[in-house]
Amino acid sequence: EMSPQEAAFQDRIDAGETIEPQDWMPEGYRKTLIRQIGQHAHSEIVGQLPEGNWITRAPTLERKAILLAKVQDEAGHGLYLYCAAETLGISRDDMTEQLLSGRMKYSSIFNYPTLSWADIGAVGWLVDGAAIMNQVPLQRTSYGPYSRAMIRICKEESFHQRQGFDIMMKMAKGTEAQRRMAQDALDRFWYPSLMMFGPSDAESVHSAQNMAWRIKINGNDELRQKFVDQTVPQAEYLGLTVPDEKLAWNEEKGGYDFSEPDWEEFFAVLKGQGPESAERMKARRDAWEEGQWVRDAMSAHAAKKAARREA
Ligand code: FAQ
Repeated sequence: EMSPQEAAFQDRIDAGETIEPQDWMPEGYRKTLIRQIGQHAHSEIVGQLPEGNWITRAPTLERKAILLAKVQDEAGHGLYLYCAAETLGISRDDMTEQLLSGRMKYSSIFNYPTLSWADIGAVGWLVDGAAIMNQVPLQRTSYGPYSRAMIRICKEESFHQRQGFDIMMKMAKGTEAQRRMAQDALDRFWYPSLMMFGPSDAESVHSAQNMAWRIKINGNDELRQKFVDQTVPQAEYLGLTVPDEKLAWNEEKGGYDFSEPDWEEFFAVLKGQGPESAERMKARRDAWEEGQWVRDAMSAHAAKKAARREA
């Protein structure tokens, strides 16, 4: 049963209104937004690591400058998103502590390694491609600070996706060795990219309530299907093969039939058993611990300034 206050809130959502930080909201709405925005923020920050791995080895100065800009953009996305989550009454320190203690997650995709330069192409093309597919609808999400952050983030993600596809074109149309690297990158990133949309709708515990609250606009399977339909012709254009023998155009549904990713692998990755999970968490923990003196110094400085102002 909804209380009158909850019913009034739902009416605002149904009327397409935006909820702002000072507005009343159900505790469940606040909690799930903190979870989703916080996890999204952590993903942007952890997501710098697989690509950061290749900044020093980019093949040309131009590619290096582009990659550097992209990775910096991801840091910026993390910061807007932490700020958006903070408007819900949680601090960035708390979110970080929760990430480090395993109570908060980040996207499964960033638990996979980037083994060659072609992987940087595949990450931009497929991972940013999947991110955009999920985030364009989130520009219309019901929580104002999140939806506004998404508008800027989506503009930057489009550039990221283009740069990834550009790397793939160069590799796929390059020497035979380069073409093989591009195919290998697609082979390894295809199913992990499909996992980014979350479990099937039947397994998705949050979808129904989140869609009622317009925190989420589309179901996981719907976006996964759209991603496959968009990406397969791009793979064909590149002359690469999607690693799925069951992939076939289905005229009746107007989309591709395709194989599901290995969901056991997905849930293992979520439990921290991905190939790079330990490495990623170690990088975050080291950064947090090594930055402690900076946070201490800034707090001490702020306290000193406040005391001087009072005197
Ligand atoms: N990874 O009930 P649902 C980027 C969890 S893009 C890890 O369906 P929901 C850009 C889920 O949290 C990546 N966990 O959940 C970039 C829940 O667990 P919980 C970030 C996942 O929330 C590119 C459980 O499974 N984008 O960073 C995943 O309704 C390149 C049950 O799932 C976003 O976060 C997963 N893939 O739907 C950066 C977008 N999928 O919390 C650098 C915003 C599900 O109960 C380089 N988020 N889980 O313990 C969303 O749209 C949603 O949260 C979904 C999941 C669609 C991810």
